[in-house]
Amino acid sequence: MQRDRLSRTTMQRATGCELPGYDLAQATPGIVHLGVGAFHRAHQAVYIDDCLAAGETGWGIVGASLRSPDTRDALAPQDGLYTLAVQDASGDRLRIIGSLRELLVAPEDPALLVARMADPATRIVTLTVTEKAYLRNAAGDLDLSHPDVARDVETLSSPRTVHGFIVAALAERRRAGTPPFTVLCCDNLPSNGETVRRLVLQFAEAADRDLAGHIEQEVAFPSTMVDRIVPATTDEDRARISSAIGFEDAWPVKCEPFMQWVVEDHFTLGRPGWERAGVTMVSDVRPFEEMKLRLLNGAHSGLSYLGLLCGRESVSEAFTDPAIRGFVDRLWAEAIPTLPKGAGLDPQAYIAALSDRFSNPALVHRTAQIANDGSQKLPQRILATARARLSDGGSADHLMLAVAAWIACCEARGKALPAGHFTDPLDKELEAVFTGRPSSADTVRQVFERAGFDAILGDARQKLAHTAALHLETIRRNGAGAAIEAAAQERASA
Ligand code: CS2
Repeated sequence: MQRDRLSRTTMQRATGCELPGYDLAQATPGIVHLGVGAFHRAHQAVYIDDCLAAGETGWGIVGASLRSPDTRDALAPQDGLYTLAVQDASGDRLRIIGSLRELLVAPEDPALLVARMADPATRIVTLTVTEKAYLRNAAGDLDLSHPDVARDVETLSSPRTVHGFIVAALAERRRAGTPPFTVLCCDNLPSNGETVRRLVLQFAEAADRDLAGHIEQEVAFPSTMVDRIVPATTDEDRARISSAIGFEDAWPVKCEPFMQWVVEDHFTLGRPGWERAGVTMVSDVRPFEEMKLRLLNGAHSGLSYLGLLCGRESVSEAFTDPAIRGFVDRLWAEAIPTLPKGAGLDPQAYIAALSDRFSNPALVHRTAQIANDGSQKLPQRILATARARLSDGGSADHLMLAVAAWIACCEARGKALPAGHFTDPLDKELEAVFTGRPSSADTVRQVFERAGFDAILGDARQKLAHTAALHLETIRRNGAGAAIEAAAQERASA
């Protein structure tokens, strides 16, 4: 059925949904966001929408994509408006979000994005560009040999990398006498503000030393913990949601009811009154972030790789499989003792809530989606936990089973799993390892080396690689179910 497009003019006639509780004209831009994907649109853009509805002004978002024009192509004809579908067992709760006021595509006009970031109205630059866009090398430093980094370091006139854009815009502000914006990284990285600060400084050191000194002195990079489960939108979602609101929405987003944002309160040019929208402002985000990365994201990755090997397509399907559920419980039991003590965390309440979130039957979150980019995710979700666990004298058997399952899934693509079922920046190198058909021990050794895992595992490297190799061997010979079972028995007899 041909419907009119959702837009500023049609919105008032939309049905079955909540409309922005403010005049869009009051949402003049104050934030530039890099990486305007589904997660941003279901998380930060919603908090800002709530702030605008509570009467704040001047905090609209300019959203930029660093690669593809798809989001802009879908949302620009809709005046930046889109539907948020909050899903639980009772169905979809629909709401039109209005906080995204302009959409840019960086490669089409890098200078325009730099100009928006350099505009005095821009007070915060936020990022969700995914782990791999930070272009870190095995030691966790900026990969200065990456062609895009090398090019941006050489000339900042039309950047390609996230570091290039930030540094080019900060340079422009400095030239113009505009104080720097605050950089707020919202990716799932450990100490994300501190990490991005280090990478940006390494970039600036290489590009312009004097500027590096300015950034070091003047620019704030608070850390944050962001949380909301946001599965990729499907064509079925587009059709169902468009039909419900009575207008064509080319790219709605869907998510779970739960949302959380913990932010370190250090903003040099002010910030929205986020507390009004339920954001927790703190002085140190680390305890929250470690709990989330290790318990939520660690379990997500583990259950996704084992789920894929056991033919489970979604998180809820995998999580309600008793064998996989048992695995997740035991993984949590390994991870919880590694969390910071005395920080007021309540890991038991946290995993109880996670169990409900992972079982949400209405939310189809594909295990293949979470499987993407494992080489970038496992270090902070699993490996850091395993290392900490070992240094406390505990066992990291289930944590390393998650790593073995990742390797087995990568190896299974084009065989038991469809080719290209998920992707990883390390794919070429992984492929080179697998074609030699090495033993399990050799496979783990080579993969760890190429993925830079050895540096993260430090002196626990040999022991943990050995554990992963035993699991990989069981998966190869007898399947993932047998490996889960063997790890469970090992735990029972310990
Ligand atoms: C997931 C996360 O795709 C993934 O790797 O683990 O995106 C997860 O859904 C979010 O971090 C939840 O906040």
